[in-house]
Amino acid sequence: MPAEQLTVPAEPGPFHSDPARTALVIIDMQRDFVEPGGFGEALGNDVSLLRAVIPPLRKVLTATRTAGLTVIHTREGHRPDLSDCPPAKLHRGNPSLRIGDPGPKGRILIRGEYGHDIVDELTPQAGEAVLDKPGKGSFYATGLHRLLTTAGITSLVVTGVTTEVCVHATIREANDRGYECLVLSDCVGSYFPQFQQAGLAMITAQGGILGWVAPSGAYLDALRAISPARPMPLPGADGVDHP
Ligand code: TIU
Repeated sequence: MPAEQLTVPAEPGPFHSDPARTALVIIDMQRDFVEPGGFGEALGNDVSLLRAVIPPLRKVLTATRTAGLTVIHTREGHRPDLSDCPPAKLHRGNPSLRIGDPGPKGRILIRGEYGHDIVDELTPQAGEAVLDKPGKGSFYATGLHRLLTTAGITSLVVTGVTTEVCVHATIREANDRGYECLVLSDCVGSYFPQFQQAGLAMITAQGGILGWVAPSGAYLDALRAISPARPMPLPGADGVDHP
């Protein structure tokens, strides 16, 4: 008989959750971060390192949909008039292209531009929320907490890019709001191998101070063992922003 609880062997110990109260969160898998000509490359990064995340994440997304769990996508970006981009973010560093500048995939990190959207391999489906966020964390200036609370979600399976920036910011925000986070180690990526390693280690240290970490294979095996979940529908999950 299929188990009703999701149990994933993880570090620092097994991760347990109710599938109907668990959401897969896919953070910022946008062309701007994982393809040449976007924000990530403008910051001086080798974006090819992040592309390794796409094949395992695609499998995770497909299996999560089949199992009936809630799926949420986020996108980092700004309004065309940059009114939601603080000067501290706009003027930071010495990028080859700044936020809002025209690039080969449209204006850098601007909502509605081709480069701002999610890669083809992970295109959101109807019924999945797509949250636009101006910051690194997925809770700051978004309706994510309200959305999750209304849907009864208490556990997050966290994936996306980059491990040490938007993934970490989101996990930290989630912890402070009482969510339990499982991070899939091969479905999060960094431009810096040493940050990938340290970023994952920081989550599980101190008895799991920020959450749990497991490879996607362990999560996929756990999904196969459960009956299809029947989550509450996301309020207004119509594939658009939920401010
Ligand atoms: N630069 C970098 O590592 N990340 C970001 O700017 N945003 C996200 O992580 N999504």
